[in-house]
Amino acid sequence: MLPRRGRSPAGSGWRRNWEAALSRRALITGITGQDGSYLAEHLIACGYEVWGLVRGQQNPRVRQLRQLLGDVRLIRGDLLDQGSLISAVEQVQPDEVYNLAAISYVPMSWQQAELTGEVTGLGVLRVLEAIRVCSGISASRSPGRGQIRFYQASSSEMFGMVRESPQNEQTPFHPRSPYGVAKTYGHFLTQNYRESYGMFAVSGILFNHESPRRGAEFVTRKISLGVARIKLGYEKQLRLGNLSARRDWGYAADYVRAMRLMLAGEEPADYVIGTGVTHTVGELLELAFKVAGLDWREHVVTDAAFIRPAEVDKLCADPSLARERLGWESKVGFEELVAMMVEADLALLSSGGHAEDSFGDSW
Ligand code: NAP
Ligand code: G4F
Repeated sequence: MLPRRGRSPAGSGWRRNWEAALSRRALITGITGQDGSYLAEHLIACGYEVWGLVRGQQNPRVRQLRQLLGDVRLIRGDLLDQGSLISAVEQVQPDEVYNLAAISYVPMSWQQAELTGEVTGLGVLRVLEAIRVCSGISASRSPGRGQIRFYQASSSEMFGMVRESPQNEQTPFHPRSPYGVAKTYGHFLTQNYRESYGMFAVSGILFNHESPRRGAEFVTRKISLGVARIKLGYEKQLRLGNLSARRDWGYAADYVRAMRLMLAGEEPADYVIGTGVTHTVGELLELAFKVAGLDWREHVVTDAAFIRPAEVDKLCADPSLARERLGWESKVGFEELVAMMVEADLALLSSGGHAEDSFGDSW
């Protein structure tokens, strides 16, 4: 069981909050991903000491992460390896663990369903077990057991074939991909550890959130990169799948603020995080091409290779609980987000950069 580190004495008002944050230590899994980078920046700005779990021997994104965030400390570990997670928690002694690591690209979850189950599903169990073991929690429920607070990156993909719209914390799940099924397992397990062991364990049910650091395989970044390549004359066409799918797209830097707020609450609870506004892929296309002064109809080709075995047609968040209890709101709207992404990719490619070796703006 971990010996606890000292805390600064309680002050008052904002000073107490700042002092409390100053003494906090966070461990982030998935720190080399889009959300990991924004969350690390946000926590550092709030005065946290931030540690990131990184996997692999020669992970190229580690170098980029170090360039962006020199203040982050890194520790090796893998969601497939229970021992490495126990060692990481033992060594870091975090106050908060944010589990963002996953295989997060939905189409890949049909191609590698078992691996997705192992990482995105069972990986949550391994992180929770590392916290439980290191906190010395061995028996049943006792509220507030253990001092490590846990955040699980749940997903609106769990709603899948939606039973109602918009979706809130009570909406039943009907996942449509092995990814959605694995996330649903992780979500219920987080709830179960909260109920079984009294752990402060919460899930953020986050709707799609994007940025210039988004992976190039996701539709927003695929479009912003495609527009930039066409504008600069490198390509003529952009091949896409279902243009009528509808999503609730927000800005990633806004969404990581909600993660911290969830762990700062008095009571552990799960929250839906999204904008409440939806657009189709077609509308996204039209706007992105317009930002670059182009007409999408002259360049976009639909390609059956990008149609999924089972689609999620429409997702729309009802984030009212997060607004009321956490005071959280998204700040960047759809038009601003799309313009930001297209402009960032135009700048990146114009300066000779590549999508693979850059996550966009400041990476
Ligand atoms: P992302 O960019 O795909 O990042 C995924 C991260 O997981 C990477 O850092 C990757 O590290 C890490 N990872 C993969 N397999 C691992 C393993 N076996 N052990 C340790 N780390 C591993 O994802 P994101 O967009 O930042 O999303 C963060 C989390 O939120 C994910 O869990 C995602 O499913 C969830 N989520 C995302 C959204 C969204 O719209 N972005 C919405 C809802 C939920 P490597 O560099 O080593 O590959
Ligand atoms: O950008 P996407 O690949 O994101 P998707 O599947 O909604 O998943 C993302 O958001 C989830 C939250 O709801 C996360 F949990 C998950 O980890 C990930 O971050 O696709 C969005 C929509 C889909 O309906 C897809 O069919 O765009 C449609 N689409 C049409 N053409 C395409 C394409 N998607 C991709 N990736 N590539 C296409 O060519």
